Amino acid sequence: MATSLSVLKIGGSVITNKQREFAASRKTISRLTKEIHEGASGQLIVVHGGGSYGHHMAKRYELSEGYRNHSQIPGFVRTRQSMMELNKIVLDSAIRNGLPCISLQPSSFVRMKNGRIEEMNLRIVRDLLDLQMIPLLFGDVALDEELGFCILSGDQLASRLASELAATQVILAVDVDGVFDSDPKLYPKARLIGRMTAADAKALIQKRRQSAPSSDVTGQMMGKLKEMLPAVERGIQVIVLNGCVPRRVSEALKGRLTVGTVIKP
Ligand code: IP8
Repeated sequence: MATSLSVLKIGGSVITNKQREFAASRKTISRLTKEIHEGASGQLIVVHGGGSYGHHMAKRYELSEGYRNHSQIPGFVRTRQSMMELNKIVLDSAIRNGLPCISLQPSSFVRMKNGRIEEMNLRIVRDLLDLQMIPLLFGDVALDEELGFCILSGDQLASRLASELAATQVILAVDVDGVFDSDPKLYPKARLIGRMTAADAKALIQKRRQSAPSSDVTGQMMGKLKEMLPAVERGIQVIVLNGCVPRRVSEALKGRLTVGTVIKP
């Protein structure tokens, strides 16, 4: 019987304080790596976002616009460096807590075109999974055939990996309880949506197209939903849950979602 594959994307807003640059939430990272150790069965890929290690600098140097002039290069170099720093913090915690994680720098095996993944060489990821190791990836700055360079978000990466490797589920650990009918950070009466279909997700994205501007270079919840749609349409279950609340990730990995949103085709 084939082993089921889960892709867990941990949001940068869960593992860093986005208000301050380079502020890793080490206690949360440690709790989450313990939860993964406790909850994971089958094959697993972990992807983490940039939070205050990626988005501040990427925004300052306007990296998401692509290459415009040489003054952006220090920003490209330092964003990569700081993402690798955050990744090292996550990796150290994962290994300390018993996870057989191997860190892979996404842009070394992904080719981008106009901000989208054009091609991925997944051989090494597959081989690591076959050896029951956990590939640990992260949102990255990457070279782009058209733009020179671009931001490769952890969400795009998680969704494509799930689709290409025929995962059973993607778990998105974010800093709110799941998908709401309006932005819960702006509207306290926003209602959590427990279950939704791909069609519901599309309708919600449409409705909230004009939502508040984001400080995040790769978008907020609607951006995440949009990235996840191709995976959902391939029959992959997507769960959105609050990674800041203890036990939500471990329970979801065990197949016991308590609070969150399940998206199915
Ligand atoms: O936080 C973006 O990844 P994300 C990574 O998953 C950078 O959107 C470098 C800003």
